[in-house]
Amino acid sequence: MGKEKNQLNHLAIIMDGNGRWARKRHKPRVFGHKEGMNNVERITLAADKLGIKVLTLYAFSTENWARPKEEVAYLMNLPVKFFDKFMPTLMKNNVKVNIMGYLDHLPKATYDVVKKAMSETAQNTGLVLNFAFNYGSRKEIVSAAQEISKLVKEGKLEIDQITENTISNHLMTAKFGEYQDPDLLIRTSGEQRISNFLLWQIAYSELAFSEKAWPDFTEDDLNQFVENYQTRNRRFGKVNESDS
Ligand code: V0D
Repeated sequence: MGKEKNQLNHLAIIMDGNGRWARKRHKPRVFGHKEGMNNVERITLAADKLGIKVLTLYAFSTENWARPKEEVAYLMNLPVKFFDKFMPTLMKNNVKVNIMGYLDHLPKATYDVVKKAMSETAQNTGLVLNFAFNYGSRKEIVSAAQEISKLVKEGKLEIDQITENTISNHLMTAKFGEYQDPDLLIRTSGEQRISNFLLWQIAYSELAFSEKAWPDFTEDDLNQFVENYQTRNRRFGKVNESDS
């Protein structure tokens, strides 16, 4: 059987190691966050070049609220900084912005800027840049369970009609259709854990880990991970053709 390259449609990245990167340089943690933010632009453009359809970036989890107040304030202002700086480039490259997460209790300036970015880029048809922002996967699954229960209670759905697709369709990734599950998940900075990110959606994703901190993770690094992914043997739980 010929080996076909795996198509990489949805790439997810946990952008870890920004604070440590700064500390190593005797700088405040927020210096790392800023450099990490600049790297979001570089990697977005690199992903676009590779023909990736959806790039999901894990920027802030629901647990990160426990950090020092000044750091949380700085983080909450990063979307404002990000769009100030990069919106023209995003528009020029036909990038569509999506924010996936619990947006209700964000500071107003943050809420306004992310809503504005989504509406300004809503007609773009290129790469989808999807920020997981104030996102938690277990919470997302709980919300799905609540929505589905409501449908059952209202008599709009029978219990035995609930399938894997029912769950998938009530997650925040549902809008990406055939691309809703990541093909590849990369975590930077050496930690090898998922940290409550896309638990349902990564059931069959390939996982990859980089030792580099996020600010140091380059287009070349990305290209190497993607090349490695393309030669992996994906089975989705089935027996491989060449093994059978
Ligand atoms: C900090 C590395 C862009 C991770 C990247 C508040 C650590 C830089 C955004 C962003 C963060 C989020 C939403 C949006 C537009 C941009 C961002 C956070 C942290 C969490 F609509 N970078 N970035 N958000 N860092």
